[in-house]
Amino acid sequence: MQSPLQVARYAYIPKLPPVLKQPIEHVVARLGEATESESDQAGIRELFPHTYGKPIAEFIEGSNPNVGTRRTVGVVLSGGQAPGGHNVIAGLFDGLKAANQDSTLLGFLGGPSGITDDSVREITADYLAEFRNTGGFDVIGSGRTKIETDEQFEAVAQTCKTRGIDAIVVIGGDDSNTNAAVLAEYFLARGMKTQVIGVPKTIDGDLKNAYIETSFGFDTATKTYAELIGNIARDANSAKKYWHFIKLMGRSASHIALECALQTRPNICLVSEEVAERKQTLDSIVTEICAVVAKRAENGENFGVALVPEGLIEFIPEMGTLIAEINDVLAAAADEFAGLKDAEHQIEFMSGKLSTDSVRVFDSLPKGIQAQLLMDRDPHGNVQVSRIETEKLLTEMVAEKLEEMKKRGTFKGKFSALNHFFGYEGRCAFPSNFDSDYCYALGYTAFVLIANGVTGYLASVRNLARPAERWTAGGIPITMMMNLEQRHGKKKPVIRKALVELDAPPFKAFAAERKTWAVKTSFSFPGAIQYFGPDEVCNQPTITLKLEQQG
Ligand code: FBP
Repeated sequence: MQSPLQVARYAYIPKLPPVLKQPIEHVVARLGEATESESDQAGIRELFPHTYGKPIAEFIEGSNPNVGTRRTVGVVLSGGQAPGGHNVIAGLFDGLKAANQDSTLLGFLGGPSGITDDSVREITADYLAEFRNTGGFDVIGSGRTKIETDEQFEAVAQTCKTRGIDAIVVIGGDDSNTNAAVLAEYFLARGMKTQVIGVPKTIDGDLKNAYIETSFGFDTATKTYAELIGNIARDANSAKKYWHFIKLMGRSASHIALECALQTRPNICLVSEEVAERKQTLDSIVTEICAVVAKRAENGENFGVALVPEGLIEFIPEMGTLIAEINDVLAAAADEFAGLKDAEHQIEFMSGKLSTDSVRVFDSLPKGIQAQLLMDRDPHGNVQVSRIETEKLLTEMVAEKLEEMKKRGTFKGKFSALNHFFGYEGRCAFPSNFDSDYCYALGYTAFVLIANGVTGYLASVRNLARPAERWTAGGIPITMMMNLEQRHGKKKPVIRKALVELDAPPFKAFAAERKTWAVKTSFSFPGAIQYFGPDEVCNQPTITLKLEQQG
């Protein structure tokens, strides 16, 4: 059954930047100067001899004689869901069909493995109609398979040859778009015509730079979490008896937690990047939280809201070292570890392999957290932070310390904590108007880049803090965003992840207020995302984006 909102959203017509509103044959890519990578220029140039140094493409009015070529384009959704993915595909489809009705869009099913396994479905107008302006990735599904072995690359090439694929659009985050650049280079090196264009996706908001102002999905996900946090804050302020510890997604960077803090003004918001910068220990974080709880208790307020970014655990230096050591042991002794009977034996095995410092840290953790740290890594070798109950760890440690403080007479209040984790709730929400428009524009841009013959580019729509009538569009060579990083003992080219910058306007705006928010209840209640109504309630970008664009 289709919900009333779903039906109403089918009728929504996403806004396009002015340059994309004209007939598609009149949009051309103006190419600028040659570019360089973020850093490690010589190394990246050597790895990408065919695609390195390409110019930035900016769309302008002109005449593109090649636009109407009949094409077969493949599209893949890669990694975690993010609101707006369906609109990227809608924008791509509409651009492709506007150029030539006989062109075909093929969707690879279940993520990148759909390309290697040649698992596809044709995306038709009828099929797509039910997905426009809706959340989710269920139109073709997604997956986290990483294309890295020679066999996988050969399988991709085979699929493209068999199906006569002219271009692949990769909708993904930093790792997937790094993969897109590698694929573009691979095709050119083999004299293949298949172009590769990336689209910046991730609710985490950490795929951004001077040219990619935000990744899609961040807007809707943070607004969804902020609504829930606001509701919880109001509940806390009504009942005045619970401290709510809320873990928020964001595998590495704390952009989500920070944006939600700016929207809701909680009493505490931890920012992993600051914890790393200050080289804080778990104990010092707990001590600081206890100080806030105690201060509020003195004012008779035995309640509050604390936001915890899910990536926190890896940013606490001692925990980061521990996780790195565990990763090494798991990689080196994979079979032996897999053969162990249960979590108890795994914990014992691990304790025997760690350095003295890390054993001390590991042994100090509750059994549940120890077991969670040993769970399977994702295909990129990352610990799955969404499955580690950091919020629970913190509330347990805070409760313990407050008990000690009570005995010493330095805490006289009550501490009753509830834990929450918001992540999956926001990844498939109906995209906000911002994400509906932005994603549609990104998909349309991806097609215009294809029609202009470039490869190894990321679609870029800019000026996003302004209304869509002021947006611009074009493409950025992916190699420009790369640097070399140590991964599994080897230097690898990767798109640099954008972490929260402590000297940038969003963090500074938060830091300027947090002491007040800690002690004086100052909650703000954003309410649910609005799709219909005045501009100031339904067409605003995130506070992060506004502050960054002002700065
Ligand atoms: P992407 O970077 O692939 O967009 O995914 C981000 C994310 O939502 C993280 O916030 C979270 O840690 C992770 O995915 C969860 O992964 P999974 O969906 O595999 O449980």
